[in-house]
Amino acid sequence: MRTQVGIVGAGPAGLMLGHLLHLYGIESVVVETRPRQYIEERVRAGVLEQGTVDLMNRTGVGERMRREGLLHDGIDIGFRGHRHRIDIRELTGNAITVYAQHEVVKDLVAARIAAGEPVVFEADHVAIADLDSDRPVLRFSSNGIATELRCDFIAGCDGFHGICRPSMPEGVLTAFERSYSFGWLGILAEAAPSHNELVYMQHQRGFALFSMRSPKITRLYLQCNPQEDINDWSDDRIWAELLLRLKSSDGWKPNLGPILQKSVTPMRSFVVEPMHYGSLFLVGDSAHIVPPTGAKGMNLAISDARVLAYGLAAYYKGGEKEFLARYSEICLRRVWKIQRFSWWMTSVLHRFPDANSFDLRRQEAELDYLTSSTAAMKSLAENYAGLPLECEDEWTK
Ligand code: RFL
Ligand code: PHB
Repeated sequence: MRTQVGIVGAGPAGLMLGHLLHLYGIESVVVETRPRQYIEERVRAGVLEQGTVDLMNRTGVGERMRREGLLHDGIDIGFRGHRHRIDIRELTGNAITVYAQHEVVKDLVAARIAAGEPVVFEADHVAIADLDSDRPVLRFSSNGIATELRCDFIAGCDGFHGICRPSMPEGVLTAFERSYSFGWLGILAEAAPSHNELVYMQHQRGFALFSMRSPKITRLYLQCNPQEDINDWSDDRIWAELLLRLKSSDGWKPNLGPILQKSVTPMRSFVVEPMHYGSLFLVGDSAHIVPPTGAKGMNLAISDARVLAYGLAAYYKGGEKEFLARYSEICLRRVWKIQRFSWWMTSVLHRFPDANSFDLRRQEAELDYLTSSTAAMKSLAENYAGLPLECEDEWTK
């Protein structure tokens, strides 16, 4: 079997890449280890940058998002028990949309299937080879039948734990990493959101975040130990801690309700350079991870996919390989700016176990500055709503 682009992984990166390639008239096959239902229900990110929203709308996959997504013009940053609003729309002209990652995934899978483009779920024994040639191969089994797919290019969209990054020869990649001494305990609760925007709250006991998924579902997070056993957290204990940390001087608090799902996520910042070797391109979490505080991971995965699709289109249209050769350099400029922002949001809002009294005062001064200086608020707002893409394609305004 043959295709132009073999795509490993059906997360936001792989599915958006496949979608854009289809619009450019380029063939691809998406190969995913998990069942369709699993990827369409996996609870993850929730905040879409303006650029991601515009891309979905302009490429014909935004219909349900326009109906069901929640448009937010600002966010609250809280500390010492007071909330301060940052008006993202006023400061940047842009807004954000709260629409769950698995809904984006559902919309992209539906578009792919409607277009008759191949996607293989529940693939086994996925492997890639011949990356230093111009006929790399993607091998997998499906329903017990082994397939060897010859490709022009392979896109490694298989996330942090995938096989593509480790398939690069030793010595090609340099990894840059920072781990954090905390994680996030996240819950989904059947409770109407008690506020119409997100609340990021710094607290002596640790960070807490109020978010949402729909007019009936609240999403909440608590800073916790990364090795925390979720079984040690009864629903009562979770609510007590959330109420303590989110307590606001104006009396605001989240609505309580049955907890539908709870889990602990560790946090890390991670980048590999380069994101390209031979015929293999790494896209999204397979090349980089950000801590979730800036709500950037899915957006960054989608912007990598967009850059790669643009480069592949230039190649198939006129044989131009120059843009593809610069894929890694172009993506990494944005990746590092987003790493900086995500690290900064994380360090400003979390309680670091080794912080001394100087660090705590400095952190409060930083939050005081952030919520009182228009220049500081504008910097946060432009990063939060999304920095401009490093290349202009047909879907840029
Ligand atoms: P994914 O989504 O991990 O998709 C990779 C896919 O590859 C499959 N796979 C394989 N397929 C074939 N062969 C193999 N050998 C394979 N190995 C793996 C996997 O099953 C999977 O389907 O990576 P992608 O596409 O790069 O997308 C990245 C995003 O998922 C991630 O960055 C975000 O979820 C991060 N994130 C957030 N991002 C945002 O933009 N906004 C947010 O508000 C936000 N909040 C979050 C987050 C991530 C979180 N967790 C759970 C890590 C909140 C949390 C709690
Ligand atoms: C979420 O709703 O899951 C969410 C929102 C904001 C973040 C991270 C996650 O920074």
